[in-house]
Amino acid sequence: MKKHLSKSIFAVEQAMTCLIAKFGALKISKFCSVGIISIFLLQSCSDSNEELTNIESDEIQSIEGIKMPESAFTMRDGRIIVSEIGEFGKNGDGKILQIATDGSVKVIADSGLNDPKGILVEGSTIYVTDNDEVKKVSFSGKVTKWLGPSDFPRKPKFLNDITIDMNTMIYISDSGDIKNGGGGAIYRVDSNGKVSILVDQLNDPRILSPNGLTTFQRGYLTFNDFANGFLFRVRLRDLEVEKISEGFGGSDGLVYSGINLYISDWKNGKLWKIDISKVNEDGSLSDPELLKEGFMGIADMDVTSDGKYLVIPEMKANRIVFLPLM
Ligand SMILES: [Ca+2]
Ligand SMILES: [Ca+2]
Repeated sequence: MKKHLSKSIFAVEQAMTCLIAKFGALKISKFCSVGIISIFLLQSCSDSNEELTNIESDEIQSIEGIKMPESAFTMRDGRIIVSEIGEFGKNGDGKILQIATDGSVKVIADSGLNDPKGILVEGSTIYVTDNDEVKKVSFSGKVTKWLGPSDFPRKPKFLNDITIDMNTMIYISDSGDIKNGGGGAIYRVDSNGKVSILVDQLNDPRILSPNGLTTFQRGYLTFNDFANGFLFRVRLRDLEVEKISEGFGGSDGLVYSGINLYISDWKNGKLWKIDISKVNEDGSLSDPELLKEGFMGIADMDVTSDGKYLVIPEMKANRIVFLPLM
């Protein structure tokens, strides 16, 4: 995988004058004159002079050659854990990768994984959903089954995102019938590993194919739906479901940072932001703002530990994109 990486400095925005230093062809084409905030050196294992591919601006950098990355999870120490599906529907070729703060990429696990997707790191364990199972991966690469189909109250179809709340309850989305929409659910796993259905279409018929999950708001689980592009939240106390926004197409990634909720639309390649510090007169969320479009399979994002970048798995472009947020 590393052989695909470009030799490059992943530099940072600063004021109006900051440009990026590129070492792609062993030359500095542009440079930030003042105050580089942080530099990630993306090291190459090959002699390739392949340039980094930018979506639009020089400020956006990427790590290429990751085959169908679905999820990025940023750890407090700055490391980023990524799930690599490999060939979709092919078993045994999934991987868990780690991107270090210097931009280097390391394979943590490359066996025992099929189509790994949502990631949650708790302590020294990486939890990852993998079709109808949830696996535990150690940082030394040991992969074990945590939950299998028979641990769920009904057979899961397409396990997707995974997250945790303040009370160490773990939530897992099942997107159900990913092609036609429907049949999905969100499961809750208690501290004993017992799985129950949190919500499905019986709680609200508009819940079809839950995908991205976040527990940023205490007492609530917020989630989006891949089938209808709705954004919901469920009050954990009484499981009351409320639709809080819509229009996110085939929504996938959902991450909160600062005052913003970021939502990706996998099907239409769009990235949305909702400033949740603003509310409309009727108390509803402010309208989503389209941040960027043109992504190819924008999936389960996260924000770097310094809050400066959105880390975007661009599944169908086989890369991880770092989008500056400031
Ligand atoms: Ca695969
Ligand atoms: Ca997802």
